[in-house]
Amino acid sequence: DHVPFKRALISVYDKTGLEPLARGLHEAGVELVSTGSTAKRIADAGVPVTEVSEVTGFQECLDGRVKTLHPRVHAGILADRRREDHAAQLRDLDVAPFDLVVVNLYPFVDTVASGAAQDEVIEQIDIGGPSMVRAAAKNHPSVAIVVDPTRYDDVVTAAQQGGFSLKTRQRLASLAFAHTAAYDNAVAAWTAAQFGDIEETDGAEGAAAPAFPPYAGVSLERAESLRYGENPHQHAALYVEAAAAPGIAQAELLQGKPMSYNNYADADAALRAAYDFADPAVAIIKHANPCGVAVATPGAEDPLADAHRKAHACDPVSAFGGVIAANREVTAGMAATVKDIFTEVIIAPGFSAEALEILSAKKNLRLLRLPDGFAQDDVEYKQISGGMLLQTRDALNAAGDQPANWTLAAGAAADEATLRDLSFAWRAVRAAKSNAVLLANDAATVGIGMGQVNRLDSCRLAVERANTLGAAQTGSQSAEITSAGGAENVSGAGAPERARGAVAASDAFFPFADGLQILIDAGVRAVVQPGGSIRDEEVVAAAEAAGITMYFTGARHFFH
Ligand code: 93A
Repeated sequence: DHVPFKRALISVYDKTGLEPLARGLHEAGVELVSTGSTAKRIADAGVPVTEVSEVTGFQECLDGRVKTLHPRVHAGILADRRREDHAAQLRDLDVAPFDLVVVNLYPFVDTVASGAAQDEVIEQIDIGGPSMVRAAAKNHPSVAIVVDPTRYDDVVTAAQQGGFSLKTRQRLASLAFAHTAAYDNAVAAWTAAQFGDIEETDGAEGAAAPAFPPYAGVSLERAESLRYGENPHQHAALYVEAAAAPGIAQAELLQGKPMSYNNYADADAALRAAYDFADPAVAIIKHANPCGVAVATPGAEDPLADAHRKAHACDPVSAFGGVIAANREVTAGMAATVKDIFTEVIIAPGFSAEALEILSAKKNLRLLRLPDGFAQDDVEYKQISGGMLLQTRDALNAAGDQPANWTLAAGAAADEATLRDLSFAWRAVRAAKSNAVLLANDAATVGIGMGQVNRLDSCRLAVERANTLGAAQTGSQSAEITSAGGAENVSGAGAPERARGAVAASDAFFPFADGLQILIDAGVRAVVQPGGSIRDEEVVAAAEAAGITMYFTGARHFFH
């Protein structure tokens, strides 16, 4: 079922590998037909080539907008070799068929990324290229389609050996369709961002719902297969979004085993938490929830090591096997501590040479370096059965996220140190899955109640975990770390009551006073929460009765 290559159509924007391809094909006896600058490059290399305009009898025109859009090209690609009537028509029309089509498209995504003007971007929407790719992919029983320069060596080999098998042509076709689909998605996403949503009425005032501006499509391309999904019986792959700012999907694995599905998910959650802070911060994540988040104490000698020490101390038991994110280059000091704690992944914008050296002792520990220009996506997607939900990213940029805009709802205004801790707690609480209630002290979490179906349980959990999991803190730092592996070390006995004197943040309002009362009874000194419950009065009264400080932010940060 091989179809030997007799005549090839080559039209490539990216000229990488073009010369050896053309030479290899020519030497294997393949006739080459090519567009303007591709033909010129081939001819300059001394390889015989026919200009496509010679085939069509029509000059390329409109500055290249019409080069290959011609029946002599498309009939040559689309004729089915298995059909005698197709062959007869080609003979009547004097059209020679193509057996191989090699195309790569105008660099639309790169042009958008370069910040080019609208007209310039539009010029880079390839029309003729995708038409040839799709035509050749459709006609894979007769034609081989190649869109990826890394496959040219295989193409030359195949030319020498009588062409590709049907199986290979089918697979190339499916790759080609995925390629043009991703390309068109990128075009759709860009045009939607430029021109808006069709639901918007031209010039209408006070439109009903705000349009969703940033993306109308995603252009995902498969990057790699993962060994398995969330569980070993699930298949999984990593796809990258070419048009998005670089993120974890583009991070570089400096050492360790390949990233797993869960590693990626947890690394993403960890980064989200660490990058919510401008100062040096570390977040430790397990199952997408934080077991510790901390910001370095101002003036700390090694800020990142300090932030890590404080984050780890929150819950040393759960940090075992965790994923750690830092928002600064990982230092030797932090590396020296982490080396002794079983950790799955560390993700950071960089690692000092000394830190890399220290961590190289842990062969299985994955070290991921963020790509330059790392940014969190503007849009979040969530798959639901039959569709997908899109939303703009939940960033900490609402007015209510700034303590200066908070309303004092109960008690005395907080002093500067308490306000700093409240601000930390408010930024950290959105890293925990809802319902989230988080206790903090000294810019570090000390107790996190996450993922509960009512706020009362989240309060209980935050207090309980603050007052039990801190046991290891009473010992030396190395004792803390040794205890990380042993759940049997968890015990309230002798543990410091870390809830007492801590501040608390709640990701959404308290619907009743009961949850707040749990925090009050545990000795929490100040609370920050959105406010806005119909029972705010009861909640405020409880805070007033206890003499604690409570702020309303007016903003909410659910996270599911
Ligand atoms: O402007 S186009 O959409 N019109 C066409 O008819 C056409 N045919 C091929 N762009 C077209 N191409 C693209 O030109 C190919 O996809 C390829 O990227 C590029 C190669 O042109 P050249 O050989 O002149 O560099």
